[in-house]
Amino acid sequence: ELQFGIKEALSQLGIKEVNEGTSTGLNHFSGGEILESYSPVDGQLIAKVKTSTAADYEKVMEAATAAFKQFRLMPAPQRGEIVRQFGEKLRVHKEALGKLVSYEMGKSLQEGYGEVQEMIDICDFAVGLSRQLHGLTMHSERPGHRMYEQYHSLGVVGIISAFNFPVAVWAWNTALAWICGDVCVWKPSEKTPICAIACQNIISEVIKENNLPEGISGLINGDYTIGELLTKDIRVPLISATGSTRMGKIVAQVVAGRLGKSLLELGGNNAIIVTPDADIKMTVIGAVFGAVGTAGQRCTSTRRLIIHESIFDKVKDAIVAAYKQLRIGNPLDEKNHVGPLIDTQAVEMYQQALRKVVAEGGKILVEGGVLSGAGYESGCYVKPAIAEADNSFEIVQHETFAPVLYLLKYSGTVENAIAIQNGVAQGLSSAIMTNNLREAELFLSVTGSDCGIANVNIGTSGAEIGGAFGGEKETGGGRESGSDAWKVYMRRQTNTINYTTSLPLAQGIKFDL
Ligand code: UN1
Repeated sequence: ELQFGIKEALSQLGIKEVNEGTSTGLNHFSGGEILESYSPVDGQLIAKVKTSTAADYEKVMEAATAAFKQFRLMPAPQRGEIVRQFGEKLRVHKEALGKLVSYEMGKSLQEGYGEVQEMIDICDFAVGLSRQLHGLTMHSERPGHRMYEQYHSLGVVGIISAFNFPVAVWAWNTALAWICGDVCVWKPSEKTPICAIACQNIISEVIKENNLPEGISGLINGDYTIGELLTKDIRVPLISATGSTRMGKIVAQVVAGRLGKSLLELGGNNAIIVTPDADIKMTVIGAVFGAVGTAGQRCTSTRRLIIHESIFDKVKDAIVAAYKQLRIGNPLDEKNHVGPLIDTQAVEMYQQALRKVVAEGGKILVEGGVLSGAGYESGCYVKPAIAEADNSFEIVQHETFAPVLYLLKYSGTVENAIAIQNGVAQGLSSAIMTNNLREAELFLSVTGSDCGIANVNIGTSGAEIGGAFGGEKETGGGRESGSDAWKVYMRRQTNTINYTTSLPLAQGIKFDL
């Protein structure tokens, strides 16, 4: 029997014992193997999902391409109205869906609700945007000519998402894609398939209520082999993929091989620089939430603290003391700060990282370890750990998706700290804690942080949806969510119109017949 009100949440979200991979829940045709989803919270079976076969994939894609032909004709503000209704439904289901996210993925209930709030926020953003898909107009160099650009719907958008944000990343993509007139096919992580079914059930209701074609939202379940069908498919002009750098490199090559577009949001190795002018209290809150929130499984999680030698011991002591306050346990119990890792494989990676940092000469400041006994039966609960290390260590250069924080020392000016911060292959999120205007501005300047996100007196994680989200270097270069990220979901067209009776050529070229 499932505890903590999960049974009620599942029934509210239309989750059955065995769920079918579908196009929008209107069509049931999946014939694949059964995928079982176990909660890392208590090891219980949540529900089962039928994975998609190649034949199922074909049906989903046919439904999607047919839906696109119709959906692109709907005026953008009317598509915005569909997304508005989706946001309303998410408000109704925020508690149930947030709880399911917490239970299937393991993040704290607060963060589960926060994730659903991100979905609601991006819907609101997209509704407004649906009246602002602007192109520019330009002055033509030729008399009697008008020149402008417009954005047209692109087609089927393939979305590949990771377990750590099992619902929000899908919504960042779909909310924008839908107002742009695109349709979506989603390949969620096989570690969080029930969250995906729940999302699909919610959007299916909206689609049904508005008599829209079901192919607007497709869902395919399974491992990377089903994802591969999507990345290779020439009917999919854009693949938006979130996950490891390893996965991203494969996706990027496959999609580039057919000259498709890809939007990649891959690994991070995010650091906070702590200068002598930092507010230590703020630094501790930002660093600890950044390092242990979502049990260190955000792509924006704080992995490295780069601390000036003059305040190193002071900051270290404050952080170590804060770690002593952390309560690890059932994430649905709001007095706990840290929930479990996603699975025992992740626990193994965490243990390997700790062994490796010691082997490379690091010093453990807060001991890690796997918890066992009452409340920890799933075997996925670990203690957040801290090690003093060097940026050159192989393990520090690597993104370990677990609560392991490395403290690195710098001396001299902030330029040295910036060099350490930039001295990794990844480029997602970064932060500086300082009250010194010169240091802050230098950090944000062209010679400062090389990341897609650079914050001052804020940690590395917990970005708002209004900004473009993504990073440089091995993070993949894509931008999702706010600002003008919508443009990648549309195709741009430049139009020049001649309203005279002669045909002058550009660049003054003469061509008389
Ligand atoms: C991710 O971990 O893939 O900035 C996304 C954050 C969240 C999104 C993280 N808004 O931490």
